[in-house]
Amino acid sequence: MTEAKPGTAPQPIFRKDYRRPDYTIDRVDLRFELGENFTTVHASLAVRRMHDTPAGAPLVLDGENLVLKRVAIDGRELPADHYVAGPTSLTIADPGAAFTLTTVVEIRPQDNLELSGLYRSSGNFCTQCEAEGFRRITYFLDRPDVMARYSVVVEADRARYPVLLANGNRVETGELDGGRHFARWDDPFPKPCYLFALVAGDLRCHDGEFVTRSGRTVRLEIWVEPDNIDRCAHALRSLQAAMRWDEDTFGREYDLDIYMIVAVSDFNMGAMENKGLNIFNAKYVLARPDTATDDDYDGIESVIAHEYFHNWTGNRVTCRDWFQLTLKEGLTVFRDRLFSADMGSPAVARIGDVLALRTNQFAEDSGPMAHPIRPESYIEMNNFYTTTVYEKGAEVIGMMRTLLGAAGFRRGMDLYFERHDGQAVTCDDFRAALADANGVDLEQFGRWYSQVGTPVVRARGDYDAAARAYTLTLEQAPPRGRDGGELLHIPVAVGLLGPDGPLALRLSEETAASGDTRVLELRERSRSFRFEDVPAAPVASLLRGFSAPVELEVERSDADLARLMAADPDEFSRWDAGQELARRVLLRLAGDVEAGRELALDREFVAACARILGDERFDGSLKALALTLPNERLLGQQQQVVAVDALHAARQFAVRALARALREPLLAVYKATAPQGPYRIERAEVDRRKLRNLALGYLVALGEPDLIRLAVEQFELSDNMTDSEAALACLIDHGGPERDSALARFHARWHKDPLVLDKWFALQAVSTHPDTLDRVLALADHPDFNLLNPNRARSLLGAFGLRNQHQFHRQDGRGHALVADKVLALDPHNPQVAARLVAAFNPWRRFDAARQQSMRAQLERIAAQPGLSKSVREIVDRALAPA
Ligand code: B3K
Ligand code: ZN
Repeated sequence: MTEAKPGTAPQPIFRKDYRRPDYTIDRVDLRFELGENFTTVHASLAVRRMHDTPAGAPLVLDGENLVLKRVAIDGRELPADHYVAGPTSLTIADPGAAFTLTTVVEIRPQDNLELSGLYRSSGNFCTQCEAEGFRRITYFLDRPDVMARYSVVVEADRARYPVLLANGNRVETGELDGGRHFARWDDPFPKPCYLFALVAGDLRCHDGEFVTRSGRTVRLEIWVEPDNIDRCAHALRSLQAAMRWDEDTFGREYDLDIYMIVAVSDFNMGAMENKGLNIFNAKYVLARPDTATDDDYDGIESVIAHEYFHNWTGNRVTCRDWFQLTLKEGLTVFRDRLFSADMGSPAVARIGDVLALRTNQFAEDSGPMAHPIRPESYIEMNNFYTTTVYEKGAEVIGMMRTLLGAAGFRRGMDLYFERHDGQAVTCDDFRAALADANGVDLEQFGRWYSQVGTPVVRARGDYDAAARAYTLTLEQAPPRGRDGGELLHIPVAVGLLGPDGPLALRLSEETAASGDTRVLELRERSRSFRFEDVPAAPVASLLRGFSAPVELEVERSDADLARLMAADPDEFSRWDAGQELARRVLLRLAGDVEAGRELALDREFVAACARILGDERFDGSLKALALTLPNERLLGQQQQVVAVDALHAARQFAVRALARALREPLLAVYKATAPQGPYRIERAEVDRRKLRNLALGYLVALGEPDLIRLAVEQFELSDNMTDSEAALACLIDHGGPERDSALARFHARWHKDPLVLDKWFALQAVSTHPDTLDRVLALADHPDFNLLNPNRARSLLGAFGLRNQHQFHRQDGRGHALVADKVLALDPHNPQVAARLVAAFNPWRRFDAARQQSMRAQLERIAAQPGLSKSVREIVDRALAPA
């Protein structure tokens, strides 16, 4: 591994080193003179020395890529020997106890390809400050525990930038000389600087309103580029639904008179919750039936809600330091999940979340980037906006709600807001509020915040026929490959199935119960629970609703799983049992592939799938989820060494064998679910489309001309993107002339529409077709490919490197080389996105020697790159560090 030169290696920051700041800032007055070549930022900061800071302590402000033009204290220019302006800071010796610091800096938003700080997208100005982008705008104490009131003046050319926005309320507008104009915005709520936002551009507004439960009318504005004005209705409806839901569910009312959302085309992540002025990746705002899929509609609803919910969990109560990120993110993901479950089907929502958790978070937690939901150290904070902090963080909140019950959780949330409104606090403060409001002890539970890896829960059941008693023994063990660790407090939701269905549960002790589910609390290494009055040997339904983010180890026969699949009243558990069965079947097939044995699909499994297809209790979405075989990445996690080619061959075989066995029922389903009218985004219709497209996928896999025709027709005739995209995906996997002509038509129709064109790239990148790598290579040189646009880079390279296990990990190493080349090309411009992409190499130790060698060589090549960003450096150094 290449070592960075001593002294130049970026240093980690540790949670244990947290110190409150020496100074704080109470008021901020900013004036932006936006220009074509550069922008001038005037800042006046009301600074105050903290009472226990020794007099004479220097004031050290953060600043990056700023050209300092002026610095003054209380209106007097500061002599040059009173301050030092370095590459990342401005240090002022002995500034006094309370004063106004004025700085003037020049910045160059037009050259800002990192998309952090103030930058340009489609000719407009916008900002992204979380985590540490504000320091790229002006000198500041860029840390979340410094909360100030802001007043912001934005000045720009009126013709080019008719719309000028910032946080809070617009209090003044006016004309200036030379065709320029200005707007002044005041935000009455103190906020950390990461929530600052500014937008200037030629935008159109789709507006609406919301009347709060206390009767205030809030103006809602969705700002988009002029061409997109007909794609905002769903975003507005989602916002209104989220506002109502947060009042009804958590008693949280919106606080300003205006709430704005701006959609931009160049954005590093999904969206940003800036106070009163959210800035969004256009992908999570814009939707029209012919351009957005059902999943896009869902994504928009949940991201709009997520950012809105941050107004209370994140903005009104924020994080003391960045180690506490899950305080706002885990909690807000949890809130947006509750919301999505309430808006649609709870089981479908839960299955989607658990699938993503197991595929992505479990993998992260067993690789070189494993970290607790509250990390102990980081080099680049932006690398820690992870699935662990977000999704596992949400699971941890969910477990507390399971333990406290919905009402107890609400009491805890109320106390949290009552205690901490307007403060920057820690994860421990949150847990204390939940514990205190309910008079319970969550000390042991707190270990979830420092524990790394996915814990294992082993279960064993013993039935005593004479005593009619069933004893369930639960045991916790450290994550695979890690030893030691402290005992966790784990809620395990269980039910028992008797021969005639679910059993009423009689436990020898009291536990939280809902219906036929009991929540067992495991705090010990091992504990037994005795169920009385059990008439016959039951099958245990364990971890219902995935009550804890653990790996469950339990001996169950295929027949037990089939019984759970058929009879468990919990929809999630029915799905989960089916996935477990499918996983076994596929892993056995992969073994057969490797051993060169003839392949045959398990008959019982086929029968179970046939039953699901005809099961009236399952809606179309649940059927589609239940009949989708586990993906290759998930299967690989179950193997000692990921058998890339064998897994792929096994899964491809199983898809075709299942399609052959169920050809007639699938065809019948496909015909019976034909659309009866124009596209409607409503639940029954979404279910219908999900099932129909699932059937289409299996049918096309058979490769029969008549069945391919179905996809071609659907592609040509559909009035909506859900059905066209699904048909196109089938045709791409199939290959041949149908693929080429469909791709050409799709491109001709949509090449001017960036979000739709992203789909065109992504579908080709995730294809199972054997020529995928060559096509991805060619697409990387396509005139429409743009590495610098994050959505486009993700649609081709992210999709390929992070989702297409079989093609990315080709034996010949060309997939690895392609992604490494692009990481190196992107890193000098946008290190944040490059760091996401290089994470594709993280699991390298899980593969065979040849593939390990290939990935390691690419990682070393990247590590050796002079001037590598600290974002990418942190990821590759961790990947290469001894395991
Ligand atoms: N808080 C932002 C994420 C910021 C990422 C900074 N690299 C969006 C969200 O989670 O709501
Ligand atoms: Zn968030």
